[in-house]
Amino acid sequence: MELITNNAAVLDQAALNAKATSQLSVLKSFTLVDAYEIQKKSIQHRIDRGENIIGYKLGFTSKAKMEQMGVHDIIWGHLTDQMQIGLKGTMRFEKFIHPRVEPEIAFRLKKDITSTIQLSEVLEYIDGVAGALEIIDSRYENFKFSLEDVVADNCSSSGFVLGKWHEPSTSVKNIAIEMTINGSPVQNGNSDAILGNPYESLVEASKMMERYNQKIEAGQFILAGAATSAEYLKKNDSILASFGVLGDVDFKVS
Ligand code: OOG
Ligand code: MG
Repeated sequence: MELITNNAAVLDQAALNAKATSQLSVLKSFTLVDAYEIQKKSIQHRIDRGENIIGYKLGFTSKAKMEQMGVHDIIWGHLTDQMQIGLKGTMRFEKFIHPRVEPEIAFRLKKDITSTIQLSEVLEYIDGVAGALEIIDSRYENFKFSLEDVVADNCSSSGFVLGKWHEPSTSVKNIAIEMTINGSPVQNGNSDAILGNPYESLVEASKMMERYNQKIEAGQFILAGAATSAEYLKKNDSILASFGVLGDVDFKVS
């Protein structure tokens, strides 16, 4: 379908050239199913350039995020190896449009997730937990979008930093999270802001995989969605988030 191919190319080019585009659904409306097809096609452009899918992300799993962006449905997107910024690494501001950062919890899988799992089963599926930071960079002007637009745009995902992996027995419930930029606190929250219990994000991810006929494979990871609102980044910023028992996650912008 032409709308899917064209919109996927527009979003891929916007990301590649770090140049915002107008909201696509305003030009011609499309359904949520179309939006996931657009996302898939735009990710295929990345795969064709040699990138590899190494994880998935959920979005809008906390009230803070739903309210900040005005979208209230859980969404999911793809994460590639090229999006990763090493722990204590540096991201180049020029490669982004209007990047923001937000604190997340990551789960690494030891077993494929292909269909719905129950909350009581999640520990059977993970072999690591970590604190993480996601860099979101909507390809739309003014960081404004509808549900369909943001899904088509791979849920704004453009980068991530993973903290050190911890044993899966390390509880990620009720972890106080503080994010600082250049030493000043900018966001405070708690991991339980994610769906009331961050482990629920694996249940939600599993439902999405079943619905969209996808799978998250052993060795890949899931970002559970931000626990707090996101903060804009500037050149030369130093970002540090502390995640209690999960330790710190930090990186710089140049
Ligand atoms: C969309 C992505 C939402 C989260 O963690 O809730 C998200 C956005 O805010 O631009 O990544
Ligand atoms: Mg996020």
